[in-house]
Amino acid sequence: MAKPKRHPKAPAGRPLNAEGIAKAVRGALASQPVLDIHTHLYPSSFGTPVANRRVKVDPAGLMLWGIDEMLTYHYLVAELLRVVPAGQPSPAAFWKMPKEDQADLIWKTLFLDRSPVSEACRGVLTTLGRLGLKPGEKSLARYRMFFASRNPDRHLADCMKLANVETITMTNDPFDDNERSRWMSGKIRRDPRFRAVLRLDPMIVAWPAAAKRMAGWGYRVSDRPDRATIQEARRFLKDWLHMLDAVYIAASLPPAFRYPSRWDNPGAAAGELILKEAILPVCAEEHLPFAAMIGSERGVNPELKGAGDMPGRGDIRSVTNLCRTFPNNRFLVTMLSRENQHELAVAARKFPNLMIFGCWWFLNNPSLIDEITTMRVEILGTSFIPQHSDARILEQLIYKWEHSREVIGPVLAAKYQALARTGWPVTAPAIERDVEGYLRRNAAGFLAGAKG
Ligand code: HDL
Ligand code: ZN
Repeated sequence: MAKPKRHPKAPAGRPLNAEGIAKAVRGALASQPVLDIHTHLYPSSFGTPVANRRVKVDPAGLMLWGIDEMLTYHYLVAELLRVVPAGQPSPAAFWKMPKEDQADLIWKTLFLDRSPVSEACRGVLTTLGRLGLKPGEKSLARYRMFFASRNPDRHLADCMKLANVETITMTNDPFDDNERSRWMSGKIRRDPRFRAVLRLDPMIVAWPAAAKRMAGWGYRVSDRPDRATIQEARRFLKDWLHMLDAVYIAASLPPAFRYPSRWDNPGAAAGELILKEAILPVCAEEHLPFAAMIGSERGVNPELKGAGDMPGRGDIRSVTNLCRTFPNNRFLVTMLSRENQHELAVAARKFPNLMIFGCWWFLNNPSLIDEITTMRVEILGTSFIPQHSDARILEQLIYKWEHSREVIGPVLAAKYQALARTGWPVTAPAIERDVEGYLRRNAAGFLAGAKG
């Protein structure tokens, strides 16, 4: 009998038993370099405010790293301000404290005075351990000495290696004066490991204010998006897309975001027009995805500043309306509310131009990564992007990816073991092929315009 023709995609390899599957999944996840599709990280050419012996301190620098930045990450600030005795310090007093004093207070309050069991606290300890530091120090002195001795570029390479991340997408906001001035200076040295992303929240959620700023930069726009304003908004988008060489356009949108916008929200009508007539047409012309990050209620407690936002349930109909109305656009979507996840996964079954990604922000916790990833494999198979780090401080890459691999591994192993029980031969090369898709190819392919 002629040898059966091997399916081009069915890789060779002997069928694995349950234990072999778990081992192959762990190995594939550990060895597959990641394309991290959403972060707030920067290379050293954006300056660093972190004092060390190797580079000049840039107080407004955007490359954040080291123990003091890790401990004053806004997730930990919120956890601190819950447990300090009233007013000791008040949020306002806390923000006035020097960063090192803030970090000392957080270390004492959240790590020494009580067990650091929260995900954000545990993340700091995972990171310290992976950097070869003993996590149980009573003071930060030793940690500070370690980071002070590090060269930022060498440290960046080490953190990416420890996290096995090969590509980092940034969040680049032209409406942030500090970031805009750095790009306009022409002094940004491009780093091939970093991809730029044009982030445009104000253009959709606060068009009149955005228009005022853009007019100040020489774009002839008015707060009523008429024909001329739309043209100038497109010019602004193309100027920035080309300067950044951006791989997608992104916006974080509130739970109340609707497409088409609701009649009872007149301010939203302008943002809808900008999205429909400027942003999405430019994305289509430039063959770039639009990333809608939906469900963040900003400033629920303004006293907490960056720590004061929270999730709210978004509208899936608006996501499907966008995917159906703009079939030539590609949409990367992540939603912040746990309650949106099932409908979002089913929506992705309806629209090949919709790629869902990550367990975003308050969903980036083991229990929810487990629940959401299990559901997504059941509904979408291999055609989604399970995770992004959303890292703001360089070293967070290490723990956010380690903790995610720890959860995604058993989820995938259980699914492959269930598959094997049907008699389907599950092999190591097949697992490696799929994991390469989850951690790199689905994102890279969608950014380039191919199907996952
Ligand atoms: O809007 C966003 O991109 C969010 O990820 C916010 O930056 C949020 O504050 C955050 O840091 N999430 O981890
Ligand atoms: Zn983010």
